Amino acid sequence: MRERFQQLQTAYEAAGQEQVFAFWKKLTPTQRDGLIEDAAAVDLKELGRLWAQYSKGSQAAVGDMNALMPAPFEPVSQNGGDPKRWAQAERVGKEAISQGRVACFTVAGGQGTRLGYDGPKGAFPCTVLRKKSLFEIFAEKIRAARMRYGAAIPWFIMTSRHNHDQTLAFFREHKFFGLGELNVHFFSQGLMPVVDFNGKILLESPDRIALSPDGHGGSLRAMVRSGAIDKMKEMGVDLLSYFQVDNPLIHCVDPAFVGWHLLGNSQFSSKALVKTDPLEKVGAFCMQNGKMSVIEYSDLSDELAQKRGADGKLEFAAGSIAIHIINRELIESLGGAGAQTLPFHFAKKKAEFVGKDGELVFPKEPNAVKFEMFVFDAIGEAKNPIVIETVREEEFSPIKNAQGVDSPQSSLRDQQRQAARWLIAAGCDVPVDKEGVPLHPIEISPLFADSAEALLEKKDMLQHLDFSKPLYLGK
Ligand code: UD2
Repeated sequence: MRERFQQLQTAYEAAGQEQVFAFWKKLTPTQRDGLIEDAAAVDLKELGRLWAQYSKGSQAAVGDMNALMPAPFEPVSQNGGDPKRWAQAERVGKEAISQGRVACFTVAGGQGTRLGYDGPKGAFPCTVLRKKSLFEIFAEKIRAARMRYGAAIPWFIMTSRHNHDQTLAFFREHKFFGLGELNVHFFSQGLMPVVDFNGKILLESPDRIALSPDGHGGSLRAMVRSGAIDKMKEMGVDLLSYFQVDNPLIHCVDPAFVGWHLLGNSQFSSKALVKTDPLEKVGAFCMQNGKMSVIEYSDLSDELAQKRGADGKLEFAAGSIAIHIINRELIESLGGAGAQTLPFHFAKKKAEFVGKDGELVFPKEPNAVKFEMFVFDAIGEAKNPIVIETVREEEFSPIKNAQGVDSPQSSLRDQQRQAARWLIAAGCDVPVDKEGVPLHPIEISPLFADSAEALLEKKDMLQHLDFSKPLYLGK
């Protein structure tokens, strides 16, 4: 250990980061092991490069704002899209899913600080009656798709050091929600050191470096490093259906989306919503010097976000809701050791750290810089990226904040509205309030029906339902 320590100490001194070992003399042998482990995991060269980039101006990864144009997207049929092409896409997608080419992929490594939930966000109970977790809802959707398409549809889940063990324990406790242990694959994402405004690595305790997840874009290199990508190859999977952990309305396996991706010969496809509010907190699909990109809401200038065309419509209307189809080969090329990787973004955040006296400091203002990669930056490197529109009320109602917009309450109302719409479309007389929310709670398990069409097929079973009390429709 002594030799390893000396090597690391020399490297850290050379990089101007010797403060990392400030408490070395006071540490127990076990604590020393921990610090060595953290220190060895940091790529000091990468950090030096990033710090130099940050020091030059934090917008480096965004590029020239003046060169931004709105990106084109394929509207849904009800907004002028061609119903024949949507139907064709659906046929093509169904075939690919049935052939076992599609796996699901959830990024669940975030820390979920805004929600204030103590546990992995996927374990958060999100349904009205059975209080099913987000993970359980996704699992049921995947099981429904499996039955429909007769394919295995493996599920890959990216965790991070902060929630990996808890996530695994949650799946074990719930017997993998009926998917079978061998069909759910977990891997942990990479970590980046947190630095202060002078570029110095912070300690979260005298024996541990402050490390934070490297962003959902870190999933590409984590898939390669963990061997997940090789597993996909062995299984014959070449398309990943990517979604975030926070959205219970997601269509985990969407044949039309897969079909558009294949018909467009695309390597990276995305779903968009037409923004209702110019300042809605979703990225904007843009074109920049002939390449497609997503500019995060916090990076897009207010002027561009508010800009309207002659017809009064927002110019940068297509909002990214972080739903993608990604080709395995693109991940292999961007997540490998090659020269092409995703850029890092810089975020000023509050981070607890150990002060010079060894005591923990809780800053009230941002005091640190975190480094994150964003998966949508792969769009610029992909062949033929395409964007299709989706219907907001059918596919997007994330749980992000403890209250208000994008909260458990707003999502529950949207889930309820969806259930009522589907039942009314199937001929049921569901009493609803003026916002379309049923007067008595209704929960439809994805195993009973995962779309309005699937529910319509069960029309006969719906005739004698009693909507004057809470109603659960399950398998
Ligand atoms: C994301 C998008 C935003 C919009 C919105 C839709 C970014 C930067 N912004 O905003 O444009 O599409 O979602 O809901 O993506 N995660 C990890 N590891 C990490 C960080 C995050 O796995 O290191 C996961 C996290 O668990 C979650 C997802 O990525 O599933 C989104 O993370 P977020 O909540 O930080 O993104 P948000 O809501 O600011």
